[in-house]
Amino acid sequence: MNEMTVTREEREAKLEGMGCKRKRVEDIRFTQGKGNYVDDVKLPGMLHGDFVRSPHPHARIKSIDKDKALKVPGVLAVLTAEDLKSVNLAWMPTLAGDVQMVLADDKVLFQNQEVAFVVATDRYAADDGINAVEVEYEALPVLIDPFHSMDPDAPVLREDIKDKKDGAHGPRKHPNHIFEWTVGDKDLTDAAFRKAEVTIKELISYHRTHPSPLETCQCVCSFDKVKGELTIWGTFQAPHVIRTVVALISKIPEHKIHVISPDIGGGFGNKVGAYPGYICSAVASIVTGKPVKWVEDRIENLTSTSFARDYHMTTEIAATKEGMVTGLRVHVLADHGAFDACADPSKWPAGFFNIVTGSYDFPTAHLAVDGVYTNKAPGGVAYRCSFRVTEAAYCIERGMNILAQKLGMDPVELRLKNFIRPEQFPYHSALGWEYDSGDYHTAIKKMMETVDYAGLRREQAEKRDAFKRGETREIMGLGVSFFTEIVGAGPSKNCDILGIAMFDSCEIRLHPTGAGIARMGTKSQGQGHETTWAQIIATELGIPADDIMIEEGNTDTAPYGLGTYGSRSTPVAGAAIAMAARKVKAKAQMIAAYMLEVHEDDLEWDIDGFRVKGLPERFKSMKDICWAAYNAPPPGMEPGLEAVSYYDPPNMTYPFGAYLCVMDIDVDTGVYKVRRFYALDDCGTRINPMIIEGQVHGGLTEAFAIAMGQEIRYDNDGNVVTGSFMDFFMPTAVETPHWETDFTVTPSPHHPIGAKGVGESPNVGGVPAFSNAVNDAFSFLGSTHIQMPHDFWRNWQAAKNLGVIA
Ligand code: MCN
Ligand code: CUM
Repeated sequence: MNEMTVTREEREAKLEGMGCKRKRVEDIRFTQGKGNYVDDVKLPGMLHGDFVRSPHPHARIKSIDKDKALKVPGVLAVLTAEDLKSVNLAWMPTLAGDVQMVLADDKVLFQNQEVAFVVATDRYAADDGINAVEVEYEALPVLIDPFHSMDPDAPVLREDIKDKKDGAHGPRKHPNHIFEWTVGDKDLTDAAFRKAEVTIKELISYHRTHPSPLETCQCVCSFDKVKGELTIWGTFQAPHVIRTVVALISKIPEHKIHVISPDIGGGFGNKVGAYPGYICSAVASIVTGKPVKWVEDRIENLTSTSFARDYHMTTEIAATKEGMVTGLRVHVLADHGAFDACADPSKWPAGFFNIVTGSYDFPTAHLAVDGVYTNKAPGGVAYRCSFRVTEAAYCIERGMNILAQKLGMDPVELRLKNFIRPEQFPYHSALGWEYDSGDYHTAIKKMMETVDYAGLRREQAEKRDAFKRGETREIMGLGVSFFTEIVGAGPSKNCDILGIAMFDSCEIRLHPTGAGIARMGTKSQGQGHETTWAQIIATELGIPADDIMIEEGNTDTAPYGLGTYGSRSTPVAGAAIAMAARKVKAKAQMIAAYMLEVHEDDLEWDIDGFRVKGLPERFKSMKDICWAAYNAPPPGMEPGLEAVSYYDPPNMTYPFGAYLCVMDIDVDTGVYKVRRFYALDDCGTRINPMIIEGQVHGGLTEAFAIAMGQEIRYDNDGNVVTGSFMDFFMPTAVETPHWETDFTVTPSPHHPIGAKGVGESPNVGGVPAFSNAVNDAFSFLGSTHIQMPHDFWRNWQAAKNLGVIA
């Protein structure tokens, strides 16, 4: 580099480090159709598997006849639970401490449950094969409504554990009861309610929905009989965890299992758990000695893989007449479906739902969660959920609005009164968390000023008067939401998956010419890690981001990590990257000192290299140092320039944000229009503002979908009635509103670069903003709470119930 002609700004810009709107490097291959997804993996002799699935939601299996299927040309094998029993794999452990059938054993427990696995030479033959398998069912009574799960005469769903007295978290109250989880001080909270001047109580339900990534769940399993090695290509958000679990279940040594997550077409939490398809493909490959591919179709994905939400939250807030909150009491009925396959850290059966006190200074709170079985698909933790933070934010943000309505107070004013104040951080919440940093007042005030909140309220008041005078049939709603999230699981002292501590990792290796590679335990599904991780290294090490290759998703080469979900990558792996870079930098400094013939303490870092303090012309760039590290290291120092960091965070990070939705609803048709949506996010230090904006756009679009129509709905007979994109609302560019994004920056004090996660924030804050807008619109007509999703029909129904239309 010519020091004379290149300015500091130019050197800085060349790095494309943190804060730069660097273009996504992965998009070069994605936009040209050059991505490499699981279904692109085609191996010689590869077979295809497909499932026979149950049409019944609850039935005894009388018999399974494979004979006709085995005669279909191309069909090689039909696996049933009986076959899997010989290898002890008819059932598999779930991440929540439950067990789950791989293939239906004696009975089926939800519609579309896996009953048999047909293996054939191609996908079409497999499909013909499944149609030829004859299964005789005897229908059993169906349990769909979780509020009836623990009725004395409710059908017992899980006969395998009907006599089990204790669940993973204490005694069970009923054969259909999974766990009860309580947090907080019950006596103090009950006392607060006895003394309260004002209370509210409302059943706030967050309906069942589904992340439905565009690429469904899939895998290719290839067992090499000679080497005794199993290679699995799969759509896994956490490849190392899959490797360890496979090793534990199969007894194949862990070093002989190769798990590869190639490019992934969206995960959204749907690809965290283990599904029967993975086990059946692996067994089929071991049995046949051929690679076996399993690829779900859309209906299978929507009806059998991890759903989201299905939380029914009875919410009570105690307050003074002036609107100071004095207590929060929440009871959750959690519908987990047929098996408890929630992908939560082991100690957290309701995830981090105990963030339900939100952004408010509740002196006391009490939470109880009851998990129950129903005849529905298993899952529950998925879909930009931050481990149930979406449900918690919805609960408290609806609750605060209901309280504001009862007090006759503006919802923003009520929030301002009760916010945790900046000087209270680090803040200890009544339900046990330590919030690292926040400045809520600044964020909400910026929101109010930017949107002219007062002006919008005046307009709303005028419209309401006009409505009452009969001059318009349109009502206007302002949906305020202020969320605090908790992301970055997590400190290993309280977060593990099946005993595996939730740290994360990064290994950085710089090459002699000043380029390098970094490998991570995380796995992008679209979040742009290849772009952003290199930016952290660019700033930390002064090497242009373009010269750093990022590799994720291969368990043979990546250091052990816990994967990407719960917006944990930036809080945990992002920190590991900075820490690994700092180890590299420490060695680089020793090398530079030797090269410049000074003591290392006499050096200072300057953008892309070290210079001697007070002698600016005495400088060694990182590029020069890399060469020297290999070719002329200081005497006694081993050559090379690389480091690995395993980072176990001291705390989680607590991003927050202020959102506002402005909506107009025509009461006669229920048709709504989102006039404006403003989203202010604070995720601490921002690595790539453009990627953050993309994350927020995506998350808001999903929030819009969920709040305004998307639902996995079952009829009373247990049939899924929203099992395809014909019925499951999937917004396109046509329906999606315009998003206005904004930010404040309150760094995390414990994270090496001050960054907090952001991937799930827009869903956490977005859903309550939409729902509060609808509820705010209807509130002056006497309504307190209308359940989501707020599609046209339900809006029309709400207007009808309120007597506004005949
Ligand atoms: N980022 C940043 N500055 C910050 C925080 C984050 O620039 N202060 C960048 C990160 O570098 C990263 C992206 O934003 O490129 C998301 O980072 P983070 O918030 O740490 O979240 P994760 O990478 O752990 O991604 C998980 C999160 C989850 S849990 C779901 S669900 C979800 C989401 O990401 N799934 C997605 N966003 C998704 N986006 C796409 N395209 N596809 C998915 O499946
Ligand atoms: Cu909970 S959806 Mo994300 O954590 O993969």
